[in-house]
Amino acid sequence: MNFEMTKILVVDDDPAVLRMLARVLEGPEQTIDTATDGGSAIAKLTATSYDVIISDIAMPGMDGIELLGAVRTHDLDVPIVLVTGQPSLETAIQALEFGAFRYLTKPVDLAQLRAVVTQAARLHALAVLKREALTLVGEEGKQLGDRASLEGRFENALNLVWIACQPIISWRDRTIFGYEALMRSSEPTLANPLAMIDAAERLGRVHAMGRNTRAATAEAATALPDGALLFVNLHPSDLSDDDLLSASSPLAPLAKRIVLEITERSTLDEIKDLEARLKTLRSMGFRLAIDDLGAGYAGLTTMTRLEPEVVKFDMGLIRGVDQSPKKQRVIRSMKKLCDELGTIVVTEGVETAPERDTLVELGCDLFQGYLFARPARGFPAPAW
Ligand code: G
Ligand code: MN
Repeated sequence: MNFEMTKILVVDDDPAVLRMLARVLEGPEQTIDTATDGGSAIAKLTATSYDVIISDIAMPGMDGIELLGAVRTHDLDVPIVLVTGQPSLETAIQALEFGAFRYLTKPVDLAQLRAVVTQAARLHALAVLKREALTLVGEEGKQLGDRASLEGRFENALNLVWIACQPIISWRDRTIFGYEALMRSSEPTLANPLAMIDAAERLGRVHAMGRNTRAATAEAATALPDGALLFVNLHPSDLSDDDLLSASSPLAPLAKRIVLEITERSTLDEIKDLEARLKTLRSMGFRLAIDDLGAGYAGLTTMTRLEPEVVKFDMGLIRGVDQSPKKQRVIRSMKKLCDELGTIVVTEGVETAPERDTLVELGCDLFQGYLFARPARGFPAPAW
């Protein structure tokens, strides 16, 4: 590999351990710095930037978990490997929550440590390059690694959230079946919704973003055309937010007209009492949809756990469907199975008339995509 020197900071209150790790990790491409406590580690970190940090957990004064938290307040990227002599579930969970790269137990397997450090350094180099790439594409990447700046811009983005809507139509009936509400923000550096979601995840503000978006959606919904449903995207972790299930939440009065979309790209494993929560949502009147079906790596676990009223086929399946007998076969079979299950199918991302006509031949009728209308403020009328 042709990377520059990898700078590693090793933190441990035991000087013998530090000497040993320094000896093991030092090499032609790696330089090692050491610190015997959290405070002096922080001092080194503000003076130099490191590619990897390895820290003991149990140390007098600031422990490894606190150090991890402190590092994350000003560098969101540097990979941190935590090492502990007393593994416990609680510290392991805390470590991962604050974004530790790995959690290793003592005595450390030195070959494993070397491998972990190499992998961490590569990922860090990639993260740095990714930011550089972003600055080439636009200005928005410049300060993404700086937490204070990200926090400020995220708060601003929350205040500037607005809702774009895109129609979902019945082609056979030439009617509007519903609209998908899409979160947008006028904060220039977080105008891309994926950047906004990424920021919320990094800052632990996903619930705040969801609440804000649902409030803005309820406000927009006052102009929802009669008879149309409103499709609202959820981040999987919104399912754990009691606000969503509360009778006083902004969407609750509209629940009967709302379909909550949950993407198949995510896992629902971390959500406690998922089944009970889904039951509550349904008793409030909400319906559920699986978004991006066909894009997830996992099997159909999301489908079986959610038993959705609606599924939305991923636009990757739709793109060029008129040219692909394979896609046609898959869509035909999926549509047939959904019909048998009594699940409504929406196909997303229809961009061309040949795609639309092929989907009609395959038995599909509910379409969303640029061919009919782009997402826009208000409730844009589709072009037939
Ligand atoms: O993951 P989800 O299905 O919620 O994504 C919806 C996104 O897809 C929106 O941001 C919307 O702008 C985009 N989108 C909607 N219709 C089309 C389309 O026809 N083509 C493409 N490429 N994107 C679309
Ligand atoms: Mn969606």
